Amino acid sequence: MTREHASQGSECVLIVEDEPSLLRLYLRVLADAGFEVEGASDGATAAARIQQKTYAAIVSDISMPGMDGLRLLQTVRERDLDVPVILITGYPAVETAIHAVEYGALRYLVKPFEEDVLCDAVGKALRLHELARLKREAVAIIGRKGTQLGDRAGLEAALARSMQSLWMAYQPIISWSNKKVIAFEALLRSSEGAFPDPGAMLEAAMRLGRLEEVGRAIRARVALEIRPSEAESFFVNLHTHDLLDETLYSAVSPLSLLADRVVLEITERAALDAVPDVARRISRLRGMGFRIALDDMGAGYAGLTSFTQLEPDIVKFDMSLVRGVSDDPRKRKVIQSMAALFKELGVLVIAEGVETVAERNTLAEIGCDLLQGHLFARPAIPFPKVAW
Ligand code: G
Ligand code: MN
Repeated sequence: MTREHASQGSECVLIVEDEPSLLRLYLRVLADAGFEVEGASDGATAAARIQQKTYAAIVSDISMPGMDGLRLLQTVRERDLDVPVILITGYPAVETAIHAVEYGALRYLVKPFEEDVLCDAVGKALRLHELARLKREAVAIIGRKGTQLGDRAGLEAALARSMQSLWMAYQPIISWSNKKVIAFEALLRSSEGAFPDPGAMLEAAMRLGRLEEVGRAIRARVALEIRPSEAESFFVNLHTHDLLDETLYSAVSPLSLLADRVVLEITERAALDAVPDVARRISRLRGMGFRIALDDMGAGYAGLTSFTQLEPDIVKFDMSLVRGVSDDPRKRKVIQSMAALFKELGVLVIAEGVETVAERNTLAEIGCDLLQGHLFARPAIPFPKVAW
């Protein structure tokens, strides 16, 4: 863990292990690697410690007499939603692994493991903890908007009309340093004025139980419009509900055939709780060649749940965080720190909603090279050109 990313809170890692020789080993390995560590020899002791002190990460054995690792994890979560917990076990029963992830464990290490594996896992956990803190800060800066539900009457007819005239607009995503369009985001549009915006159309579809139909129409449409002769990628927004649609995972669906050119965006505005086996579904999509982006970062609730569930290849900063970054030192600092952490985690970042030259210049200065927004081009069809 590099010092420049040191968390403002505690940096201490709590190690919980009932086998004394292993506890000593873990403490030594982590201390040698430069981590600040404390040990506890059972779950109850650890639970008492976390009442008194905030830890930056917790590493715990699962099978221990008395309070085991999973119960400890539950106790920790009652108090602290952010602290990353790494569980260790000698018995990798599938059921325990599922429980561990459901309860919000970051990782699951199976004994015996190399010293490096432990150090890497703890290093990553500390970065995620810092990211969680920055995200709370980001959400506090931009505040949150409530969603509005429209009137039920006429929804059915309005949705039918919108489906009839559905089309996709494309907005370039650019690399500012290379002055190059690297991708297009496909955005839902409808020529029918029934809904004020695409979000309202999707909300209506959700209320009517017809989201699946809309999602399939969008994906089929994009697949038709991807230009075979060009190299750019296409970013396609998924509704969390789309993750439940089996046709998404079908190798012969139109978009699947182009998967290596497609990035699926999943918003962090909606919780993924309603999707069972999220991690397995995402890994199926990755296996098919799709890449995954976490959309609207900063606009959702605080916390890192969607990030850890999706392990995205790309994170998109929401425009509410980007807006005015040039004049707001808090936004600037939080974006800069998040961009640096994501870089260390091997995650690409894209800043959305760039509208002014000042925003663009600030973003470039603080390590955000991939940009999208009206400054470069509005969403349109045919594919808009960028005036550099
Ligand atoms: O949630 P998501 O990021 O997919 O939504 C993107 C929406 O933001 C699109 O509807 C798009 O038209 C809009 N948009 C794209 N660029 C800009 C911008 O620079 N400013 C504003 N205000 N809106 C933008
Ligand atoms: Mn998007």
